[in-house]
Amino acid sequence: MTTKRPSVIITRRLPDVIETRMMELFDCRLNEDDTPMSHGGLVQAMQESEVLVPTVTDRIDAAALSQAGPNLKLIASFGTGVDHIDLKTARQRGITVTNTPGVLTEDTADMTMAMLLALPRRLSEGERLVRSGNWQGWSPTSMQGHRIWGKRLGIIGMGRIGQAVARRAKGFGLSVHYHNRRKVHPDIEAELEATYWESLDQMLSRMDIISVHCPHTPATYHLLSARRLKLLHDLAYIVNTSRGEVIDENALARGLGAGEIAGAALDVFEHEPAINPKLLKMENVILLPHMGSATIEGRIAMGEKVIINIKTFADGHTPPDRVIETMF
Ligand code: 8YV
Repeated sequence: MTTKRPSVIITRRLPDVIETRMMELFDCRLNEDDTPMSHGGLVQAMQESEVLVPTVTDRIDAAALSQAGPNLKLIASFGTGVDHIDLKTARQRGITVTNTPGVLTEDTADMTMAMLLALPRRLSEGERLVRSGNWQGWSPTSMQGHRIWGKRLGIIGMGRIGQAVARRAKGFGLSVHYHNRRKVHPDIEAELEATYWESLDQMLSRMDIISVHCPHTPATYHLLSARRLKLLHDLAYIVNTSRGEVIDENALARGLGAGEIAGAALDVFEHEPAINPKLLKMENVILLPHMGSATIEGRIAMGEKVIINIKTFADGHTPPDRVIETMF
């Protein structure tokens, strides 16, 4: 980049303080009405900027990248997941990619725990009942859920967020199990009293609650496939705050409908913002609008990271949150 005040296009509205600071530092174009950009709009933005600041709602695929202008040198994504960006093509075109890891770990873990508690205890159902006006008052047998204390939690993906969930889960009396590409450091395993399962299949068949925390990559697409979902016992629950694509959503809906899975709490979906219509009708399913990291503090911290990444890059240094394909 030739200039220390690079031209930056931000695809969505960001917190006010972040946009204000970015306007001070960079030659910025904002998206006042916050409408997600079309593919064509994205391509145009990539032709007219040196830095693009996209979010998870922007599909930066090979087709878009191949039409990027010669000045586009940095994609400073607002978010941790980078499955919306074709990293290989970006590298081939000499475009650096950064993300915002770390600052949304605790918020996402809190949301995961909230969902993990709400699902077996039927919180959403209870709330719907009260609001419907049909609640007839307390009864010994109504709204019975399942106890959380003493159950087995199987975490898929023991990175930052998986570990933060494990830390919380311990306090709720859950025993922690995990499947990961590799075992975590023995000190962390000891702290979390976590049991490692090299075989995901073996872990699945023995857990009461499964929580998904791995990124979406070609290797994790439909990791919870129809075959694997069948390994769960019929009192097992699934929580997903990672990416919808990790679960075969159709197979999940089928399993839930057939009573082969007790329930699911989903904050992410395979075809966001579209939701599988079968899931919409189910009582034993909690559906949230991808809000796992949505705190004011978290969003500002993400924006700060984006600013630091752009500033460092514009100053001629490697940005702290540079993403490379081999990380995934
Ligand atoms: C973000 C997320 O809010 O960071 C991620 O990977 O899934 C979300 O929590 C979103 O990606 C912002 O672009």
